[in-house]
Amino acid sequence: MKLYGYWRSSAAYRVRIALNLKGLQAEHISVHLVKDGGQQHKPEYIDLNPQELVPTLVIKNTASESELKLTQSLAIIDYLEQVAPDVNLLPKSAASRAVVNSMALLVACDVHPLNNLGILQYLSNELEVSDEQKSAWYHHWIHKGFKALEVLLEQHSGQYCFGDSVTLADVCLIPQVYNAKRFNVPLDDYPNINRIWDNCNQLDSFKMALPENQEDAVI
Ligand SMILES: N[C@@H](CCC(=O)N[C@@H](CS)C(=O)NCC(=O)O)C(=O)O
Repeated sequence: MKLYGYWRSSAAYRVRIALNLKGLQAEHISVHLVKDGGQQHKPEYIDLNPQELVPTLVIKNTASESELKLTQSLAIIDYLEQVAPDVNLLPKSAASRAVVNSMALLVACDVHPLNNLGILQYLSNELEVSDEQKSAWYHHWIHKGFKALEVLLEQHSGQYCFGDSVTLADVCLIPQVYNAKRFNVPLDDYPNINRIWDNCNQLDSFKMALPENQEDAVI
């Protein structure tokens, strides 16, 4: 398996955590999202991912010599969930599974897309908003999402987002918190998120996936 990602990409970070939790190995290939105008926009990468985003997971079928190219981090994680079910990221019961998915999707669908690199670049380059306005935009969407997530965590969390087992909700939340810290969002009002951040980052699977622990990290 080859994972095309970037050390600072939250979506690639999700896949790295899931691979680690499931004990799966992948060759990590760096797609520099900024250098040369962004390697995600080069024709050779667009062949893998027409959305020009990371991550992409490429799985070689040696028998048929074909390649499966998977895009969208949650689709990739769903694939891993099916092929490596020994470690489950979703609970079995329909109700619990729906709650975990609600938390994961809150982050992955309603927070992350508003703050991803392409959107922030569009705000600066096309709409010509100031750095201050861009920062206000970023902070606004993080606070809106995290405020709502805190309510769900108050009801459902234990050591992690859903009780005391790591789930897809943690896999989505931790990269978003990392990103929020990077953009200096004050997180004091989110005690559950802070606790879960501390607990997850004590686990090897999360530590190994941290951006600064990637080969392409530039610190
Ligand atoms: N929904 C997608 C989001 C992917 C995404 O936004 N990736 C970002 C990095 S976290 C990216 O490649 N940005 C490059 C760009 O916007 O040009 C997923 O979950 O895979």
